[in-house]
Amino acid sequence: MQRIENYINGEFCAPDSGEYLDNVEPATGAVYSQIPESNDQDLSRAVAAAKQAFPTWSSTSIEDRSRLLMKIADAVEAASDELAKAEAIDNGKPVTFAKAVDSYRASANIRFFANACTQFASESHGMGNLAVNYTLRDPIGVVGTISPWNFPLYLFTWKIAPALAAGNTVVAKPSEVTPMTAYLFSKICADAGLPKGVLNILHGSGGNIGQQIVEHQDIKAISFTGGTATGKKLAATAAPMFKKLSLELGGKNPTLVFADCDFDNTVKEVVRAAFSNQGQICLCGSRIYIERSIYDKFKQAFIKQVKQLTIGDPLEKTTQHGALVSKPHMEKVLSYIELAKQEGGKLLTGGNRFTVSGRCEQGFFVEPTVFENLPLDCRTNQEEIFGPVCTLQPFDNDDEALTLANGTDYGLATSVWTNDLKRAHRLSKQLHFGIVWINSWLLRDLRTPFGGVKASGVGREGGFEAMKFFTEPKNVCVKY
Ligand code: TXE
Repeated sequence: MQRIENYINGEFCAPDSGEYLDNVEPATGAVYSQIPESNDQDLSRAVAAAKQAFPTWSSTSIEDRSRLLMKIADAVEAASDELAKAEAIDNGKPVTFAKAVDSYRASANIRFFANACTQFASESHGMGNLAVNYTLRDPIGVVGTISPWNFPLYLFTWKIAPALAAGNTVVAKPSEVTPMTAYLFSKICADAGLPKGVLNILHGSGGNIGQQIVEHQDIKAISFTGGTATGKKLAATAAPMFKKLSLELGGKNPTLVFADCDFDNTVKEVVRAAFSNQGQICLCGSRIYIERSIYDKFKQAFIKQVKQLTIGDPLEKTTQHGALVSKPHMEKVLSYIELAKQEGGKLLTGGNRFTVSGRCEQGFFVEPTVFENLPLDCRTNQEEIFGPVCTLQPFDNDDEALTLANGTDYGLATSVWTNDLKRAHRLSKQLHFGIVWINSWLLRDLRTPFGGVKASGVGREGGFEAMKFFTEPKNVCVKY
């Protein structure tokens, strides 16, 4: 059985405890590898290595840092087939999706920040004839990144690339549920000649090594993506230690469909927004509000397309809908389906665990599921399910659509489907979310600020927002 190793000070090593966790392939339900359960000794060695590497790495010229990150990005791109397959096995997502989205974005993230650091400049503020201020933006030191299982390498690189590009050294923890591509990535970094100690990767469970990373005195900033409940815990630990904290948390995102939308394209895209990655994307649109005059027509067309999604072995090229990431997560999603029924929801399609015959017979598959007749204030419409479950509901006018859209504790992303330009701009202003898509979904420009409001998190990632997070600004005021 393959054993994943930690990556500390440029070396691959077993955990100090000698303990391992089982790693399950979600499409088959079988254990296929093991990952280290790291402890405080592993963490001490990783932090010491990162501290030792910091002075040299932070003073390495931007050009050299950029060149090395480009080399890693190229190597990730060259390995994109292998990484996509590993992601499909580890996570359950269709391999074609992993190639187009996960592998592509992992190299794009690194390449983007390799470029961004060469363009990141300091500001200056003149005070007439009196003085000039300029802002120094220095790397913070040793920073921690903690990432989730839904886009394992994609979100891992989304954090470590800006952290490294800005001159920090990193202790990174991938999700214990999907550790494989971070492990493959550590080999790529070693082969590319990343100096030892600059990036250290510790595997293990969140409540154990994750919590210890957050508590460590010498780790000065934490960038986290994960569930809102975990984010709360992290903030409670990090706030009294005055750590810099970036929290990308959950969502319960509304999709607003108006009668004047481009009907066929909207149906197709709203299906994609609800069910991509089996609904396990913090940006998925799981509350779909449709203007009443087209409600029945839209519902029929939507259900027809949902029923056509091909559920199957993630490794088959024709599969569009793979397995959920784990058995506990599948059970959570199925329990929400039962809850939706108890709350009076009318099941329009799906609603069951799905059996894929052959090697995936024991896999964690759930049918794409659609409900209607559920009010805004029920738990199904208020809590993040993070699976292939969505609800449909009609609305009568813009104000009602807005009230419904803004009516949860979350505020990550929303999409609006309309050809009325004034309405699109007006709603964009009034929608209380970090991201508003008009006639699109998941169309990403890596320069734009990414993140949410309310229970969806604190801070922004992406572009110079990320470079700012991973640097400490210092104002220097020079009197003439
Ligand atoms: O996430 P966790 P889970 C949501 C989604 C999902 C729910 C729970 O609703 O059903 O969260 O998923 C690490 N200190 N999202 O439990 O626990 C953990 O090891 C430090 C939304 O899998 O938040 C992993 O690396 N770290 C989300 C990371 O946190 C801790 C993506 C995320 O895991 C820790 C994933 C602790 N005390 C789930 N406890 C999104 N925003 O995209 C756990 N971790």
